Amino acid sequence: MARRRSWAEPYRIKVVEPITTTTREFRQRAIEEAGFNTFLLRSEDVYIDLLTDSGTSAMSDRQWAALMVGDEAYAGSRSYYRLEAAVRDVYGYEEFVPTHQGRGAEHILSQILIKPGDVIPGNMYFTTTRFHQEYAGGRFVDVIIDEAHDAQNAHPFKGNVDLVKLQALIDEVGAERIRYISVETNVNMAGGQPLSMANLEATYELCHEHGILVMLDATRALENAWFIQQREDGYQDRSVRDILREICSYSDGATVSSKKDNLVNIGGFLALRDPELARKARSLLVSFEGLHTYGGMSGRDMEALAEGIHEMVATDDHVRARIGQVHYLGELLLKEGIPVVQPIGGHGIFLDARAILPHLPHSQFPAQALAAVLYVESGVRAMERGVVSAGRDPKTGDHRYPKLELVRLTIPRRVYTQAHLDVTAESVLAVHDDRDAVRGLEFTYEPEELRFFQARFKPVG
Ligand code: P70
Repeated sequence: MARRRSWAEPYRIKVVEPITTTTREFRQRAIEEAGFNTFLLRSEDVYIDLLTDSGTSAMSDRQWAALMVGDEAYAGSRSYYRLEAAVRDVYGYEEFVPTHQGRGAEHILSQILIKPGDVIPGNMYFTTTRFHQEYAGGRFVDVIIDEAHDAQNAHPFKGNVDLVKLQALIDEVGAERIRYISVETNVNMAGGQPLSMANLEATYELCHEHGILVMLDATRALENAWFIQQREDGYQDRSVRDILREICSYSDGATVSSKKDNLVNIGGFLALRDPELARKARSLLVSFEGLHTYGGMSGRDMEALAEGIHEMVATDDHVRARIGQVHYLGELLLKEGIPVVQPIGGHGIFLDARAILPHLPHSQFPAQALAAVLYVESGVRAMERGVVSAGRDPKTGDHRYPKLELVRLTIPRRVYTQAHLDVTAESVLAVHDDRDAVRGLEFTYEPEELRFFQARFKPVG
């Protein structure tokens, strides 16, 4: 296919949904009522919603049409078989286990593979993934390369596994305590950063020498495939479809939250190669998710998901435009000298809150405070990805202070226009101009688990 210098969205708009503008006074009250936590805002009080790219994509006309032909049978739904075939075709895994969303798949995987005392290495933690690993009695150990923890480091594959750290961990605890490594594609908490095919292949080889399985978090594997095509030698002329298949070939299975790459509002799955592991997963599935031919999704959900999986790889134009939009916003901010995670990642722009608010101690939650003032400024909703998200160490009870203290402006797929991104950039600049006035926060309510979702705060002092 001929390479274009510029791109535009490979679709036109057929349905629109109104959004509301509000006053600053209104938003100030709304954020106070929400305990300075953007998760607790009402969506109708938000102007441009960049909380997440999860479940917020716009479905295509074909996906909406697919809803109508979903088969709602409790057992043996036609839509289930169509979805199983889509996963086999596009990802290449033989065994398919549907779940209500990604964390459902993480729960089942953790329960079938982890014994108390086990260690699970991974290329940076993800909140729900680590929760399920710890809940099953395991301990997560970060083996991502050091560059990933440095917001300004320009390494093209900041999601890479550090093989020296992995080998040291195997030597320290013994391979028998490590049933699998959890390898995330386009690492979310690092800023949507890819790993290279060469690194994944080397990880797979090292693990297999030691009898350790490689389980992907393939939630954003399509976006990772795009970066491999753009940045890794030998992949320039390969389609993202083909590259995605190759990524999966270096793994024994995957968990997927279909709310991202797969272009649906709800759904997910666990995919495996080993039929015996799949049998164990299906046996647990009936207690936690649903029968093995729906796993928490309705027939219409599965039908739209099957369509989404085919659509995301039908041409490279979809992912080119999707990541192109993210990069458009990133370039606007970089041009104005706003500190953001670099290189710009696949699903959002990550503001470096500690660099923007150096006057706030880490213990006063700079990213949480920055997300709150951004909402008050313009009605743009972002998400904290820093110490609040990292939670407390289960052993010591202390906050886990991550090196990256970020505010994520996450771009839903096929939802906003370039003008929305211009407004977002203007809002970030306005907050940046007034950054000295931003005050720190302290907890008024701190939930025991995954605290960032429901925590409440007040300004310090
Ligand atoms: C986000 C969402 C979900 C997610 C993910 C990766 C790499 C698994 C999942 C879980 C939603 C979210 C979740 C926890 C905290 C904040 C936001 N990420 N792996 O916004 O999938 O949500 O379907 O259970 O990114 O990044 P699911």
